Amino acid sequence: ENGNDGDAGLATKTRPKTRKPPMYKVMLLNDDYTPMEFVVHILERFFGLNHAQAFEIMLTVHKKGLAVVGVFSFEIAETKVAQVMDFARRHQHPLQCTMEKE
Ligand code: TYC
Repeated sequence: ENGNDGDAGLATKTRPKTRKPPMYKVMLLNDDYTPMEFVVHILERFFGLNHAQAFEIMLTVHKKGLAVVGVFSFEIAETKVAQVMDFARRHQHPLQCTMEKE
């Protein structure tokens, strides 16, 4: 039973399958001013990375211009972006963090 025409001629329209919610990539962007140690600290603090992982991702951003730091549900991704942007602003660094649907 797929929801279509199950009961006494009444056709109903339903989706054949349930859909999983979209996931969102959270990305860090390079700039010329934010100190490398500050970026490493952010990655440890807000993304739960160990120091080696954080340093590696920071270097990828530095060299390539940006990197995906994690993939999350919409609400978690939004929170991560807000936490990073707020922390950077409070420390007066121009670091940018964005999210994009996968
Ligand atoms: N490019 C910065 C520097 O040379 C370091 C940096 C890395 C800045 C990653 C932002 O997302 C970033 N100090």
